[in-house]
Amino acid sequence: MSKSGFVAIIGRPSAGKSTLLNTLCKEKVSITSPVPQTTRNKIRGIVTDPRGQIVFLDTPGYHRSDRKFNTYLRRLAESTLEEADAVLYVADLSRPPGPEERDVLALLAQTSLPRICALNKSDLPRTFVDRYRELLGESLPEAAIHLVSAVTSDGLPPLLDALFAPMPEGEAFYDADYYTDQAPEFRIAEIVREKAIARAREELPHAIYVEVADMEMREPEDGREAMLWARVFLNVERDSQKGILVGKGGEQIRDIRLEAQRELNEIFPYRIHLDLRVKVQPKWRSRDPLLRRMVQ
Ligand SMILES: Nc1nc2c(ncn2[C@@H]2O[C@H](COP(=O)(O)OP(=O)(O)OP(=O)(O)O)[C@@H](O)[C@H]2O)c(=O)[nH]1
Ligand SMILES: [Mg+2]
Repeated sequence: MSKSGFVAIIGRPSAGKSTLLNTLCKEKVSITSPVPQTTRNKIRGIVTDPRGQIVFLDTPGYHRSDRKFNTYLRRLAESTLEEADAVLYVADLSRPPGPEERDVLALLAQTSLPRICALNKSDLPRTFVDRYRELLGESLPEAAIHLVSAVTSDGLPPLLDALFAPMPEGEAFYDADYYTDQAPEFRIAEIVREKAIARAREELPHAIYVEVADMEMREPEDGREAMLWARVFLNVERDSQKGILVGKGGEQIRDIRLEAQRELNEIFPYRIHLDLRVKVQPKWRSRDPLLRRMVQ
């Protein structure tokens, strides 16, 4: 009988949760960036091997703040624990533990799920391994600790062994060749957002949300391959932010489009053509109906 279960990935913003998920799945499942609070959804990434199947649930970085948007992100991370058979706690070894670690550990102390710790970014020259070992020894004494690097894959095979161990026995949830269950529309919006964040500065990454407004398969002309056309809105909060995203003579938005199309063309079995538009949506981060739809 093989194993199959769900593992929630939890940790503070920028700990490398999504990068680790991508490396474990050997595919780009979840977008990443150096800017905190990149992940805004519960994203499934699937690993299937002879032992069975683990469905990982990537979550937004766990971060205490009274801002409405952050509250939505934090609640999503918390509620993901209810769907999991085990928790993978990811910490960033390159930064000393701070109040955010204590918040995550307090959350994990409340669950009775098996907890496995990945101390990530072990490839970096300066790390705080001893500080993390001390902290975890106090707050999660029974949890297994793994030193890993999501970038070099160091330490990942034993981590995966430790994650399979507590999984229940059962049939796989997904076919073996599935690595995620995201709808094409969501993947398009996320990859456009990743490319926009990579080119944006300072506060802008947090001010962007992306929506696919319209999408259709277009008949190929003169024997060319089929094409998926999508109209995508990049929403920002202010005119000045719109100016930055569009760039001089539209150069910036054109580069975002080309980079996103290049990556999407690798993912989908048909050509992708994006029609990107930048819109101003003042104060979208305080609109409950939008946040309810967006953060899930
Ligand atoms: N050197 C090094 N950098 C890493 C490693 N893992 C992730 N990073 C970098 O850390 C940054 C944050 O990575 P993400 O995977 O987006 O982090 P996250 O925890 O998903 O962040 P949020 O979604 O914002 O909570 C990126 O610049 C990654 O390239 C690692 O093992 N080593
Ligand atoms: Mg992430």
